[in-house]
Amino acid sequence: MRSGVVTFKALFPLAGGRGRFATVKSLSVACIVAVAVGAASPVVVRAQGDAAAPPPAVDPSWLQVDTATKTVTFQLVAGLTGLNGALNFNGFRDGGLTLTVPLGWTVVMHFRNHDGMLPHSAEIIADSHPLPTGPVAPAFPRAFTLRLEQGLVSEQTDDLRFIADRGGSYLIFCGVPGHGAAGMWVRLAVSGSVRKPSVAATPAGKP
Ligand SMILES: [Cu+2]
Repeated sequence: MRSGVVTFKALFPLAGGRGRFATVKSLSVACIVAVAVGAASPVVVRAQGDAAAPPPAVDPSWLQVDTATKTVTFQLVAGLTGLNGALNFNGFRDGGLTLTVPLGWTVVMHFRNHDGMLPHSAEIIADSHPLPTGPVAPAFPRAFTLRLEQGLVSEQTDDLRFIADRGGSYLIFCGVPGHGAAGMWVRLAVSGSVRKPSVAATPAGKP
């Protein structure tokens, strides 16, 4: 259900009961409505002939696992698509993607800024609300890219490397002021109960 959200147009009866409908194309509104309505009844319909972008997909090649050294390598791409004005990681925004790693593993993230317009950065931070408006202390030593506040320009790269030695829920967050709060973050889960790393769209109900 969640996968089709970005292509929805939601239909709303206008006040006054005149039987007319307004088409709402605003992505954020459509998302909120789709999630809210989806829990109760499947009122939201897929619009016909809408050439909106397809829902984001998870590419298994983003993840490389070395069980011998307990190292997971993840390709973290800022602005992979145009979603959210390119304020996304790997085409996902607002926590829509979750990277799960076993407790105690070494995490390497190859960060690349694919956005041709804006600088971006990345850091691992505590799962906090409200979201920070700029850089904050990372949750693990060295779990941040260079130029965290200014960002790295188009096609620049940097690696994060840290040991995931504390379990819990974290955010992979762009530290350029305003970006993270505007949706440029996904999730990192460090779990003592999984044996292998994985990456997947975040299950519905945990935005
Ligand atoms: Cu950014």
